[in-house]
Amino acid sequence: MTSPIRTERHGDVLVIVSDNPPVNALGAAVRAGLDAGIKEAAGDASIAAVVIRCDGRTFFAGADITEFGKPMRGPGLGEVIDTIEACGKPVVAAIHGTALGGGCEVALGCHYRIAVPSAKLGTPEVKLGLLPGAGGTQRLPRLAGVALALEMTATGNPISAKKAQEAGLVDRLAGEDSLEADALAFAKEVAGHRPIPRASERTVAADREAVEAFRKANARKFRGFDAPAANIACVEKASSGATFAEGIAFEREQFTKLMGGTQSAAQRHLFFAERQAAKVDDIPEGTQLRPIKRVGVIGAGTMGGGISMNFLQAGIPVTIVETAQEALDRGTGTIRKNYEASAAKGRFQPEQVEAMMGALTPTLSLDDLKECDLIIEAVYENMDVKKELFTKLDAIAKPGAILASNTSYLNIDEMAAVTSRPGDVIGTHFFSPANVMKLLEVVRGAQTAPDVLATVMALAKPIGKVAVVSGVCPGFIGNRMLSQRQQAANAMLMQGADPEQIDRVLVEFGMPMGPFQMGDLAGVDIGWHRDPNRIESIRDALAARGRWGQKTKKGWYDYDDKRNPTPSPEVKEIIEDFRSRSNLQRRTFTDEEILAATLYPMVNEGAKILDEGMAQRASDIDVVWIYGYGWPVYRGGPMFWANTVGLDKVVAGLDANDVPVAPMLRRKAEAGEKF
Ligand code: TC6
Repeated sequence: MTSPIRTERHGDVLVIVSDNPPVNALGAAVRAGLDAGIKEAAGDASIAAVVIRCDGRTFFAGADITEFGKPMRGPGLGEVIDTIEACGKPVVAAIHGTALGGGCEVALGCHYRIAVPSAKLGTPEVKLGLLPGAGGTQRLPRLAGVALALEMTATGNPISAKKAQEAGLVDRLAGEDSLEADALAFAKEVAGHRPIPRASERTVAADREAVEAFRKANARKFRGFDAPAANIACVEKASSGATFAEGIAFEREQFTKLMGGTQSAAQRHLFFAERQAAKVDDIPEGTQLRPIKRVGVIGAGTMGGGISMNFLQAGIPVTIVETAQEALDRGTGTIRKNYEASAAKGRFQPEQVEAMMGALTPTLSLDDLKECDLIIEAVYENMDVKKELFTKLDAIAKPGAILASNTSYLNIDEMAAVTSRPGDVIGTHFFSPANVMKLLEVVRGAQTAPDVLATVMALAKPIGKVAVVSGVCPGFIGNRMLSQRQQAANAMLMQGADPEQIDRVLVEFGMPMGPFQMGDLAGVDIGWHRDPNRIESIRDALAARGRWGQKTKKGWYDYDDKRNPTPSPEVKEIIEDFRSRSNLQRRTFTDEEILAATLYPMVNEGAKILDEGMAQRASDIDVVWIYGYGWPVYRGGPMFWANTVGLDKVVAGLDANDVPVAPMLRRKAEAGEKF
């Protein structure tokens, strides 16, 4: 096998070039090649300096994640970086694209760094439940200071080349198109400089206050995660007066612990799951996509407005339709207000806000959608209303336009059937708030054309979404599983658990909120029949008393002006009333029982969804729950989590609660398999 690393001689400079597409990950062959390249330079008296650069779209984007959890082959990355740093001839890293993780660490091990202005440097390991374990936690604070090292390692967010230069991480900016030549010139310039600057030889001033302040400021964001604390501890160690070698030993210990833990396995699972989800098994790569130059959105309510924002931000003009001027003005006003709030936080420049608003065309006429390449309806969830709309769209839309519904549970095929072009119809289920939540559930109808599906899947990336394909079934993947959890929560309420207890257990598990808090946020009145004389459930009783959730300041909880919830005596009374009229045995529930009762039925439903082919793969279900509902990333999604619990235990829990077990789940449990 040919090595992905080659060396080129340019006078007295040896250029070590990596060509390991797609992202120059630092796999075994790359590490061995780098090691050999440095040794070649060290052993050749005619070489005075070295440049390390990469072909293709990026400098090394990190260790090769596919190698994690497998036995190490060849030299470890830490060793290779130590070899680079120890080289007696100046080594320059020439950076373009993204120097991430191990790639950033390679750059830190080099003696000098030159980068194109568009380059980014970052240590995103924390997002994989890890830390920069090849010396990064010790070199970064030595070069950039404690504050930036904390920020970069514990949040994982990359910084621009310019910021890196200001912080002392990058020595020089190259021309955007002249990195090779500029790096070479830089190497020649520093070839004779002595002493050679080595990050490991620098000291870092202690800054206990910065560390404590950072810990405190981010406590909420890092709740439940192991890796941020480990990253912080390593940076703290670097600034504690410990020697470089002591720091490295500490880093190694922390890294090994994280690598062997479930959280990192879950986060690495998500990394690949997210990328896998974009692939549709029976649609060939390279399928010709339909151009999407203008999008139409019907409905300027919360969903329609949020959906529009995604496209405007991606530079795609939007025509937004409402039935009344007042609603249209309110909708566009909300979009503007949201953008201005983001601009005030520095996310957009004021002129960007104006450009996005300028690309929004509000109208009261559906006819104005005739130029749109994709039309998404986000109107009231009623099949008759949707069918009427699709009939009209069929008459208005240009040939080849994609007609999409944002329905969260209705049958796409029924909508497609009223059109003369069912192949052009698809579901695009956005999650609220639609401009924030990353999930896009793409519902493939029985007749959805392959290129329509491929187009919508490809569109997800530019609008910042992760798309997952679902088949047509009530509630699709996400809400179908959610309803199992809600039913289980309602049943426990009747038997003696409080809403506060159930919500607390799920929040402690890592969900952003529990089922009853979620009900209050979404609206207790949603889907309510609005007949105060028909009280069939606790929820009906709440809705009939105007307890519609946060919007009426009372729902399952009472709310103060700042939306802080407190348990409600009225709700307790209503629940008690229902309990006393049922013949269910009253009991108490442990937290563990609540988790099993609410989450195992979700896993069970997930197995049915898989078995029916409604989801392509178990990892797609995990992506839906992480990006659509805030399932804790460090638990890897419901199906991954079930694997960690043990499918036999899940089945036993379902059996104990008399929940009919999905055949696929039982089969897998009996065979000792995983999802
Ligand atoms: C680390 O470095 C630890 C160090 C300590 C050591 C002791 N490895 O995202 P894309 C694949 S941890 C293997 O679609 P983009 C990816 O799966 C690592 N494979 O492209 C996909 O494959 P597919 C720290 C990788 O242009 C293909 O490349 N680094 C790796 O939207 C294209 O990826 C990171 O966490 C990898 N490291 O974004 C960075 N990276 O086509 C992770 C990518 O078969 N990577 N692949 O599906 C990224 O953030 C992005 O890939 C990107 C490019 C920004 C580099």
